[in-house]
Amino acid sequence: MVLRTRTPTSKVRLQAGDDDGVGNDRGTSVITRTKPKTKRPNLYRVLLLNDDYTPMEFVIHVLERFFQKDREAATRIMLHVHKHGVGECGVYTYEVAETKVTQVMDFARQHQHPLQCVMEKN
Ligand code: TYC
Repeated sequence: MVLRTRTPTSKVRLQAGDDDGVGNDRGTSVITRTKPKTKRPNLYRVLLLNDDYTPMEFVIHVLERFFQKDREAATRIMLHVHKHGVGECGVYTYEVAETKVTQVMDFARQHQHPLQCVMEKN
């Protein structure tokens, strides 16, 4: 496996190779990590889009139900979308964001509202 280094998070150290049994190093070497490798996940914004038909109360309910917003935060986000055309519901890893979008779109369709929810890479 190729070990890529990106200082300062993943310094590497060379280790001596194996002995052949009569005192000769066989010339191999092993690269070992000196720091645990942690990768930050890509994050995605989940956005609501404005439309002329979805009731404000429905949008507030969506924000409470799927994005764990309290009534005040949900109302603020809904009014932001209403005024500016688009607004952020939350930031999540790919699979969580995808699930939120699907849940909102399914819920809106069930209630015959044209509400649109999308995700974008952060
Ligand atoms: N514009 C809608 C109305 O006036 C309310 C609304 C807000 C719709 C946010 C969608 O994402 C939305 N009833």
